[in-house]
Amino acid sequence: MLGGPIRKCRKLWPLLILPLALLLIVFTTKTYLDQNVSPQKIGFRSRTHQQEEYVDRNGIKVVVGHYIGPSVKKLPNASRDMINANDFAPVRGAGKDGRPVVIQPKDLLKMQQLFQINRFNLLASDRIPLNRSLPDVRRKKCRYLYEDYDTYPSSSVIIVFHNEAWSTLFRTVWSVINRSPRELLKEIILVDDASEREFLKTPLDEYVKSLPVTTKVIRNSKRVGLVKARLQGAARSFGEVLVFLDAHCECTRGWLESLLARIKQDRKTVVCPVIDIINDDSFAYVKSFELHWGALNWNLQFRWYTLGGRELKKRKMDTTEPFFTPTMAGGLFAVDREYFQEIGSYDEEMRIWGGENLELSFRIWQCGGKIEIVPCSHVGHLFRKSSPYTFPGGITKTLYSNLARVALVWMDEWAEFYFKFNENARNVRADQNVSSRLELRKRLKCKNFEWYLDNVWTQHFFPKKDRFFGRIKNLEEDLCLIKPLGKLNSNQPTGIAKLNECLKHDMIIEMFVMTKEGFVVTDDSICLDAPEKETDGVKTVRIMACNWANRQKWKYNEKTKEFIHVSNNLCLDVAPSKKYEDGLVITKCMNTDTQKWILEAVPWT
Ligand SMILES: *[C@@H]1O[C@H](CO)[C@@H](O)[C@H](O)[C@H]1NC(C)=O
Ligand SMILES: *[C@@H]1O[C@H](CO)[C@@H](O)[C@H](O)[C@H]1NC(C)=O
Ligand SMILES: *[C@@H]1O[C@H](CO)[C@@H](O)[C@H](O)[C@H]1NC(C)=O
Ligand SMILES: [Mn+2]
Repeated sequence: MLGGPIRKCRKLWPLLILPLALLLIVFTTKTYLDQNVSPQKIGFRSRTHQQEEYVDRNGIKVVVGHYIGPSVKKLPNASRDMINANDFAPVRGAGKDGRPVVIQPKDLLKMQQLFQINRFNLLASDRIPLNRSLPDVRRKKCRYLYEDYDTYPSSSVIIVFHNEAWSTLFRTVWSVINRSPRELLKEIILVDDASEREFLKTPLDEYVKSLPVTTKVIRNSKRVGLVKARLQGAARSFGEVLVFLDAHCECTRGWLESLLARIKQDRKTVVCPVIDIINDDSFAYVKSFELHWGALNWNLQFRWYTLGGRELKKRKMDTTEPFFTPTMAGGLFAVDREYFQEIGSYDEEMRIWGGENLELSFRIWQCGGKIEIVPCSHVGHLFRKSSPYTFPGGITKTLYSNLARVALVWMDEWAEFYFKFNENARNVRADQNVSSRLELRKRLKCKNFEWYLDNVWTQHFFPKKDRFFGRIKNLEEDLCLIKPLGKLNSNQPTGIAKLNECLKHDMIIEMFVMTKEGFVVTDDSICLDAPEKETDGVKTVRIMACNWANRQKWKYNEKTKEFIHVSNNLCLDVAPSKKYEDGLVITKCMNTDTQKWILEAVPWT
C-alpha cells in the first residue's frame, strides 16, 4: 500500500527541485540587483572589481582616473626578498620596437609571483633593455612640423614614484633622455613618495649620477600623495615648461617638441600627449584610438568618450592639429611653469590620489585656459587592471574627500546633483574647508560650471534646466526604463533596452536625461538607440554608447504620451510578447497604452 505513493514521489522529486532551483536563482539575482542598486554602491561597491583602466567597446584600453581596489585574483605571495630585489636583467632585443615579450612556461610561476608586486609582468619588464626602441606611431606629417624646435621653451620633466619597479622607472627616464632634444630638456626630477624598496634608495641615488641629463631626486620619508609630490618637483624646477609623467611610461620620437610647440603658441594651453598602451602582460607597445576625448561621469570618474557631430568633423579636418578635451586623465601633461602657478597649481588639501585631474581640468577651462591633446605627441603608459598602491587614511574617505572638494569649488548647482546620488561624498562633505579655493576662483574671475557644460563639454549628459531629467515610465506596465548593468570592467554597458520595477528611491540606473536635440542619455554617455533604416521584422531598441547620430534621436509628444523615434517615425513600445525581459521595440504608432510613456521629472539641485 505504502510503496505506491512513495515511488510516485521519487519520480516527482526532480519536478519539485526544478522550481525550487529556479526560485533560488531568481532570489539570488534579485539580491544581487538590490545590492548593486543603492546609490553609494553604484558609485563604488559595485565597481570594486572594476579596473583603473578598462577596455572600451572598440577593444581599446583606456585610463580611468579612479582607484579600484586590490587585485581580485589570489596568487602566491611574493616574498620580502623578492619585493626588495632589483632583478633587472636585460636580454638583447627583448621588446624591441615595442614588440611583446614572451615568457617560457617554466617561468610561469615566478612570473605570477612577481606580477603582484607591481600588478604588471615584472619578469617581462626586467628583460627589456632600458633604451628599447619603439615604433614611430605618429602620422607622417608630424615628422616635419616641428623642425624649428630650437625656438621652443625649455622643460623640466617631473616623475613621481612610489615603490615603482627599477626597469619601468628607468625605462621612462631613458625614453625621455633618448627621445627629447637635449636643448629642450633642462632636467629630470624624480620625486620619491616614500618608497620602501631598498633598490630605490642609495642604489638609485648612485645610478642617477651616471645619467647624461641633470637628474634631481627629491625624497619624502612619509607618504605625501601625488599632489604634494608634484608640487615639490615643480618648486625645484628651472624649465620654462613643466612636464608631468607617470613612472611607467615610454615616450616616442617627437613627443616633447610637439607639446612645447603648442605652449609656445599659447602659454595658457595645457597639453597632453596621445596616451598609447603598454600592455601589462607582454609590455607590447600598442597605439591607441585618437577619436576620443576625456570627460567624466555622474560619479566624477574620469572617462574617455567617443566623439560625434561637430567635434568629430573638426578633428577629422586636420589630424595633426591639437584638439581640445573637456578633462585630462592627469598622469601625463605639460604646462607653462608660471601659468601653472598663476592658476593655483593644485589644491593642496587633496590627499594621496584621485580627483586632482578633474579639479585642474575644471579650473583651467573655467578660469580662461585650455586643455588640448596633441596628436603628434605619443607617450605609452603602462595600464594595469588593478592598483598596487596603499591608501593611508582609507581609500573611501581619501577619494571622496577629494571629489567632494572638486564639486564644492567648481560645480555650482551640479555639486548638489553629485551629492544627491553619492552617499560616500555626502558623508565627507561637511569636513571640507574649501574657502581658500573659492577665493582663488573669485580672484581669477572664473566662469561658472554651466558655461563649462555649454561651451567646453558640448556633448555632456548632465541634467540642465533646459532638458528633462528623471524616470521614463511605461503607463501600461507601470515599469521604468533601466540602464543595463552590463559586465563588470566595462563602463559602457550595452544591451537591449528593458523595463524594471520603478524603484522607490532615486537611483542612477533609472535616471535619464532628454536633451533638446532629442537624445535620451543616461550616465556614462549611454543613449537610447534604434536602427535608422528599415529592417525586417522587429526593431529592437538598445541602450548603447552615444554616437550623436540620427538613430539616437527621439521626440516626446506631451499630448499623446508617445515616444517617437525620429528617423523612423515609429513609437517606442514593449515587445509584442509583452514580456518585459524581451525589452523594447519601435513599432507603428497606434496610441495603445503600451506606447504611452510618462516622463517623471526628478529634482536634482
Ligand atoms: C599573502 O599575504 C597576505 C597579506 O600580506 C596574507 O594575508 C596571506 O596569508 C599570504 N598568503 C600566503 C599564501 O602566504
Ligand atoms: C642601450 O643601452 C646599453 C647599455 O645600457 C648600451 O650598451 C647600448 O649601446 C644602448 N643602445 C642604444 C641603441 O643606445
Ligand atoms: C577655513 O580655512 C580658512 C583658511 O584657509 C580659515 O581662515 C577658516 O577659519 C577655515 N574655516 C573653518 C570653518 O575652519
Ligand atoms: Mn599610471
